[in-house]
Amino acid sequence: MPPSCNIALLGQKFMGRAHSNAYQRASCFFNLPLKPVMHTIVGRDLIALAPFADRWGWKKYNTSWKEVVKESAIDLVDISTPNYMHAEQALAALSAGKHVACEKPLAGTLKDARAMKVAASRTRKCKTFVWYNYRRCPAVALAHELVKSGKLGKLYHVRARYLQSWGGPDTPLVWRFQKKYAGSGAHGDLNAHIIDMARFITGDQIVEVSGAIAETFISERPLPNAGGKGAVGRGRSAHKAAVGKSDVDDCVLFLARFHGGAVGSFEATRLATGHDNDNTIEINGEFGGVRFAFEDMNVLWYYDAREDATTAGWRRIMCTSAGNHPYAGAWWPDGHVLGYEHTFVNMVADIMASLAGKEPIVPLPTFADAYETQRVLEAAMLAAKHRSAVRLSEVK
Ligand code: SOE
Repeated sequence: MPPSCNIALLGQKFMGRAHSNAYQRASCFFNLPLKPVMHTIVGRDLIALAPFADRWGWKKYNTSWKEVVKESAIDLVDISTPNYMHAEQALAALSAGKHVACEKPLAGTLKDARAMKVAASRTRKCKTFVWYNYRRCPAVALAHELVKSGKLGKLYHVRARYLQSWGGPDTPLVWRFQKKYAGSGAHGDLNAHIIDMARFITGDQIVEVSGAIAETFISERPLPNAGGKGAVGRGRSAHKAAVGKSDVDDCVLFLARFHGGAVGSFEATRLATGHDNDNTIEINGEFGGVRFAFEDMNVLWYYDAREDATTAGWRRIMCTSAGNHPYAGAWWPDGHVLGYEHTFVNMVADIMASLAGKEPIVPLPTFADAYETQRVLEAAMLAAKHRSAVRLSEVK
């Protein structure tokens, strides 16, 4: 029986469920050097906490994260709370000598992210991780390996977009639409993912951002619990729900230059009508290209420019083959595909490996690594604000 890793999870909403599921499943599918123990779930809503703990198998529950992060029994603090809480919670956990796994983006602001990076750099005992889960799609991990092995040669283009459509005018003013809680809108939520993916797959860094546009199409939203979706009817007699100001972007687009010479385009939006969770990236190099679309997450498209022209073409690789594709051996036979939740289970397996001093299957973003993504987020917002190019050397 491997030693235990006692976990305290802060947050019980969407990521609270995704992470709880991952902690439950990981040791069923991977031979882990540490056994994740679901020790304490922390949330603000005491009424919802007891049933959540019971449903997901948490031993204890508590509404005070400050109390829990200091408990000697806790080994790993998992932060899945709104962005504005990340820094305070991570600093408290690190000063209590805990390892920390924080949801993306690292923080809502560069200032908070910097404080987290600095605090992490000052401890040799505690490890830090950031839940950039899309790295753990086997197809994305394979793309990383193909580029790293030189299969694409010199890279020319990175073309990434993350299109959602849940941010329409009926969507209530939840925390993600308020700068004081989120820091930014679709930008920090979705561009964060594709910036991390681009950096991970290319193994390169962005050195300049330009041509950035940040747009807020919907500046007023119904207040939560004020009738919410559909509260503002179409008829004259419809009750007009109370509204509040949304002060974050609904979309951010920008261009980028990479250190190695490649150029890139990035687009994140919550108003791409018709797209649900359309996270795609394509990379073109001198010897070929790779293309990934999360909504078909088990497939990597690969083009080998050195193949005989009579047979050359985009090859559809089903990344489910044990021994050939990352993580595939832990799951099902070839062709039995994985889903969104498996990326989090794969991440728990890698975190347990790292905490046990072993190599994860796929590199894990630390706070320092995730800070580099946060710098790009900041550079893009500055470029949009000043309608000019911003070099990353100007954003510390
Ligand atoms: C936004 O709705 C969101 O939940 C992101 O915050 C997640 O990181 C992404 O994986 C799915 O969409």
